[in-house]
Amino acid sequence: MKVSKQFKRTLLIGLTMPMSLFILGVYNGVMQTLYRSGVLQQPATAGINYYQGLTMHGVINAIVVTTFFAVVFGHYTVAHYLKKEPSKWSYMLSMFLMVLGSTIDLIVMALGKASALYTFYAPLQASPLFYIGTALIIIGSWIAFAGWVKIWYRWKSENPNSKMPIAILGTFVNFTMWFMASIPVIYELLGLLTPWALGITDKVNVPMTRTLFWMFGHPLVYFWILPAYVGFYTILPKIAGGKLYSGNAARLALLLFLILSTPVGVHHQFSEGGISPSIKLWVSILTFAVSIPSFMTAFTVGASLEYAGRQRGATGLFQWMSKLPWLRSDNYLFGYFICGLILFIFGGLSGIVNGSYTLNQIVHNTGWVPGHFHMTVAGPSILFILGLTLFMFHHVSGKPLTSKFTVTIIPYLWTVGVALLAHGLMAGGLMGEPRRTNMGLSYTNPDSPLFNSRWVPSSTVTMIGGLIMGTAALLYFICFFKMVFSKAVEEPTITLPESEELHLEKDIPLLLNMRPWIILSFILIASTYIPSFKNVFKYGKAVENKYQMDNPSNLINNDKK
Ligand code: HAS
Ligand code: CU
Repeated sequence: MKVSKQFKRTLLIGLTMPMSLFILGVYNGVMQTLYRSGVLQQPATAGINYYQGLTMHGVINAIVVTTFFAVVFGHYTVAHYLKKEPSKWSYMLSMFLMVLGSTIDLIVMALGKASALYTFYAPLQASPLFYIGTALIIIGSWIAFAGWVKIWYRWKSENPNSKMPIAILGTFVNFTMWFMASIPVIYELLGLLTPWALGITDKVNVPMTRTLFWMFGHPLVYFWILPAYVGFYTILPKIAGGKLYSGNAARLALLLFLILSTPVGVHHQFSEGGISPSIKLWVSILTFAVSIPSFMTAFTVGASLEYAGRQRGATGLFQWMSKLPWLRSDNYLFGYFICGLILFIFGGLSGIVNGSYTLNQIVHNTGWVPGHFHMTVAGPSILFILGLTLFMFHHVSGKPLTSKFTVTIIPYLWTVGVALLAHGLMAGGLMGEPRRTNMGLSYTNPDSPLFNSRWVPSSTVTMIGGLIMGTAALLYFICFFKMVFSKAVEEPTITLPESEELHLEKDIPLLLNMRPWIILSFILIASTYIPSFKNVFKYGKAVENKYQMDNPSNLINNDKK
């Protein structure tokens, strides 16, 4: 469909701004691996301190890039399937708030006033502007969603007998979950941390802020991956040359995310003393349950790919894999999808290890955890973002995507990098290597009394992986910005490959109505969070402590002196 001038401009800003920041995000990621492996043995490089860089890496890659992308991909998908642009007020206000919020975050992080990592755990204190900037990004994304809901009701009244398309269901499930889960973090950011950082309140309840964060932080990870799931179900079967194996299975998997994503955040707090073991056991069971929609996705998408391979002439049990359109520059998007899926097999399995209350005691706060999440968020999530950013920018701007060969090999190169990086981190993690630590100052520095030679090989493999990822990213930036700075040659359009469903399935009313699922999600959230908050208030209380990253002593003592 055709795109209006204003909508086009908004989409292009929403793609270019996060990709420009992503350069800084990736740079700081590569630097992490150099510090960890002991190649760098200093607290700061080029004026950026280790934790300042780690904060930029996390905030830019995991919050800014992902949220911008989810919003732009949502705009694009909704416009494509409902054949309507969202209202101007919604997309413009949303983009304005998100750009403002990320600019504020970028400035305070660059000034070193917000080195509190993307989890902003109190009593580590950041500038109040950082909390406000992050809240603006989130609130901006809510406004985009409000615009889609409005045109959805209009579409529904014009097409009363049509089913909600799977891509729209996925987008709405994602943003409903996101909206519910981000209310606690907005309260944490604006109601607790901002007044505390401004000095209006002088105490903060640390376990409470952490519980509010993880109530958001776990659904956040599904918010990163659900756009890719939408792509796996609605785009991938088509570009692989096949059909979606089961539409009902896809709908059920998406709706299961709606009910199971938010109640399980406490699995990030298994090591926290204040929350009782019985809640943790229940959360562990629910965490295994939230793996079910991903297992279902593995089977449905796997079956769709097998069908595609057979359509391309494959016989026998496994030949379908080799018949898929690997490394084809006329079908570059396929690589971004399939590489993400392959990484996710290992990312998902390591997540199930984390979700086990007992095994978590071994891996928590070790390199294993970033090993796990680089095979999820730096796997299917980022690869989908990279692929679709090229695709959407090309169509919306009408600018040519040249360098097709490079664009095609990038996901494969990136995947080799992620595999090595994650392997190094996980192997090191199993030997006790800590996460979020400048090991070059200590454990991997032969001159330090803390030197541990066993962590040198694992952190070196991590570094090699990081350098390969950095190279793939560099090639990507060259291709993307070459397109950005070229002249438009085609009419701007919004278009997406649409997969057909293989079977004509019976409609199941429960899979066509989100309401019962929203109610069930509230019940499950209550089942884990009412007892968790009761524990937090019983065993935790607000304290006066505050720390800043550049000063290891408690600032409250300094204030009193
Ligand atoms: Fe996780 C920590 C549990 C999924 C991200 N996770 C993290 C953190 C991040 C993160 C960022 O229970 C660290 C947060 C921090 O800073 O502290 N995670 C899970 C579980 C799953 C899971 C059970 N995580 C994700 C996803 C993420 C993500 C998705 C981002 C996008 N995670 C945890 C736990 C922790 C944790 C604990 C806390 C650890 C700690 O102690 O701090 C599940 O949802 C995973 C289910 C996935 C599967 C895989 C299905 C496979 C598919 C691919 C099929 C392939 C095909 C291709 C079809 C069961 C769909 C075949 C074709 C060929 C040709 C071969
Ligand atoms: Cu989680």
